[in-house]
Amino acid sequence: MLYHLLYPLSKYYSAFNVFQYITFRTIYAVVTALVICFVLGPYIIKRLSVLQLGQVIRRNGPPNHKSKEGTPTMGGALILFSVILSILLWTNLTNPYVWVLIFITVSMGVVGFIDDYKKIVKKDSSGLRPRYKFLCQLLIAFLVALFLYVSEFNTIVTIPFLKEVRIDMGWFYVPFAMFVIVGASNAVNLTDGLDGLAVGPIIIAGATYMLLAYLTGHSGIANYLQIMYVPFVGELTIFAGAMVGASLGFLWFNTYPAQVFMGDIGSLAMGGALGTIAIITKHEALLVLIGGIFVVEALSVIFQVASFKLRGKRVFMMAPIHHHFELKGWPEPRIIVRFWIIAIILSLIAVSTLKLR
Ligand code: 57M
Repeated sequence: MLYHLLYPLSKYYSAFNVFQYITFRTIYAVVTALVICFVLGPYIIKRLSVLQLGQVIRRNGPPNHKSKEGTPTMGGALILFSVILSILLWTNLTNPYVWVLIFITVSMGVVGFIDDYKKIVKKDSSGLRPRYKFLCQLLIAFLVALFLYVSEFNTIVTIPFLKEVRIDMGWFYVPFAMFVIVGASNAVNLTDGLDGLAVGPIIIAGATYMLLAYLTGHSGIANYLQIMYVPFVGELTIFAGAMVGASLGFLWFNTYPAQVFMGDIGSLAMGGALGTIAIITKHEALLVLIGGIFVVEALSVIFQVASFKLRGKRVFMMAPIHHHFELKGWPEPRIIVRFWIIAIILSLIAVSTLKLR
């Protein structure tokens, strides 16, 4: 809105020219989302506690989680509100990609909200049945993928390190994009099991995609780096920036020992948004590295379940893998910070692939 209201004034005062710059608007989108979280955070946490939207801790979990009983959850609502408000203020709202991102964030958030609501308010421990939850996610991802496909979105996928390999997926890009979006949404959800464990890597991945969106949307730089140029995608730099700002603001309250958890409303929405940014910036394959922590967490569950079914034996003491380290006796902050460090290293490697080709 500020872009639409203030940039036209540059005809009268040249100072307003600054509103055309993506870099300027990204910085203020980060700051706006962060400030909204700081200001509203204490109020929202108090409201969630009063409404008794506290977490019920599973009995079969690692023992140190018992002390977390009653910690308010659904704090993801704060992330979503901050992101959306910041986006409405700072992006060019005529850009269709911005609306795709708003759609995925809000609709995945609604699915997460229904799940949280059933678990916490209705005290139905199974929440939204996994089958229905998955179907809703698939449908949302299908709408996004179909929209991109019919708008003649580039269906070529490039592979990190291999400049020459360009695979045109054609219509198969639709199921591929759905896999990336739904996979990212669920992988972030699985990771969200220790204080700050999911939101830290969300910040790191968000910041990395902030850079990639800027590079991909700038024809000169994209040409120089020999990466795919995607017109209008630069505006997603601002979206990724708002995600980073809101997640940093949320981490303020979610850091160990957490005052609030994000709930599925936050994890499904942020995961879905990350997957969609990866698709639209045409750096889909790099998500495996940039979201490496989420991938490892999801794989640990797949291996654990497969091994138990096929061999009757577990690979890890408990999956997802963060529970394994907890049961080995690692203190919670050590697991969290080490996972963040790995996420930073993986993101740096991902960025280096722009040159190592
Ligand atoms: C949700 N939810 C957390 C919080 C958060 C297939 C199977 C692997 C599924 C998996 C599962 O259900 N995962 C998805 C994980 C829960 O956090 C809530 O959920 C939201 C995210 N969706 O925002 O509202 C608990 O995590 C802890 N927590 C923190 N700090 C945070 O900032 O400490 C969360 C956020 C919270 C809190 O204790 O209550 C969760 O873990 O339940 N299932 C599992 O993860 C279970 N694993 C399992 O059964 N493994 C098996 C098989 C199936 C692979 C095995 O290894 O043999 C374990 N989860 C728990 N206890 N809690 C089992 C034991």
